[in-house]
Amino acid sequence: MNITPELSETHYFETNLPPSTLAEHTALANAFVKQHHDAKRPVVLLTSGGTTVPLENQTVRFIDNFSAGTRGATSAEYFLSHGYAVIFLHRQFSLLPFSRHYSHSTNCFLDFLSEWGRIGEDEEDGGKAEQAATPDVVVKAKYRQEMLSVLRKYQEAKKKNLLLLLPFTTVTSYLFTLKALACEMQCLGNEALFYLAAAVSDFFVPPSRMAEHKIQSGDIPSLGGDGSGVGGGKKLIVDLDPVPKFLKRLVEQWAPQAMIVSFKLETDPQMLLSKCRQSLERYSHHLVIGNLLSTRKREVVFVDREGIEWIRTPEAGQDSEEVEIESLIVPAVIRKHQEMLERRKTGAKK
Ligand code: 9Z3
Repeated sequence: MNITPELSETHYFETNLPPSTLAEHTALANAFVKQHHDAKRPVVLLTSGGTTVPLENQTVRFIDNFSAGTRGATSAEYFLSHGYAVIFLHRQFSLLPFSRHYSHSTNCFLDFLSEWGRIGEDEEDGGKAEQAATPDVVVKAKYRQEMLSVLRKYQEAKKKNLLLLLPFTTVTSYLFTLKALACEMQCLGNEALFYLAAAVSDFFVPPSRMAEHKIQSGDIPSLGGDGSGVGGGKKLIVDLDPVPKFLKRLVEQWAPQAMIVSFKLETDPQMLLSKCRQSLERYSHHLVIGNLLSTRKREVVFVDREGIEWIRTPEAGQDSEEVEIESLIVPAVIRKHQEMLERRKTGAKK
């Protein structure tokens, strides 16, 4: 069958199975959106982490996209601090807002704790040894202030139900969920913001070519000639199809009124700007934020119809704290979202 780009998205959703969690996640999003719509609070759908491409239905092997989820988890905290409610569509087990400060770090979370009354590791607690009637555990003094501040923000978000955590693993489950959530968010109109920081695979194995069970090296057909690899065994050649250009559908059909911000990840500095401009032209959405793998924590470039703007963190001095680049990115995105809302209200074009 010859599939045109227009048909390819429809074909993708017809031939791939939705994730088993879809109905549950859609219902959670529906209630969340309703609550914040009633409260007239803007809602951001923030995607984070890498998508997997399974090679087998009963998956043992998969291809992954690079992303720890730092951009997404950190940005979520800044959106919350600016009054947005956040739907956090994230790769399962990637970094989460708030807990990111203590998980996946070089420290084991137990390194943040000490035994109440133990002398040596944490002198300040050691001095209170006599007061502890029963063995107990406390946060080490040097971490306490920061942890208290993170804890308060986390509890506030929880109390007001401002953060909805929805996990995905595969690129297919990501796309099905993104589509369903976008449709749930349509009632928000311009108040909805999409901030697409997840690293989404451009390629996948279609169901028609997917092995059911773990691929056995003995079952790989011999290619003849150069069919064996360096190690002497047979080569596994993976044949991937392009993932349909979902951004086009998102902009035109799933979320036509929302503000849509996508990220572009490149490794070659020469290509970054042209790729960002190409994406903006191709999908006609609002903003592309470009970043290079090697410098993504220090600089990004905003590309929109008004031009380009680099955002960089200040050089961290000896005594100064390192600035998280998301603390600069998120307010700049919010400014653009608020300007868009203003323009729509006054009926101005641009
Ligand atoms: C990004 O560029 C993100 O900023 C990073 C964040 C993945 C670099 P970390 O999680 O890294 O902080 O370690 N995301 C890439 C988004 C992407 O894949 N975009 C696709 C595209 O440009 C689809 S919108 O084609």
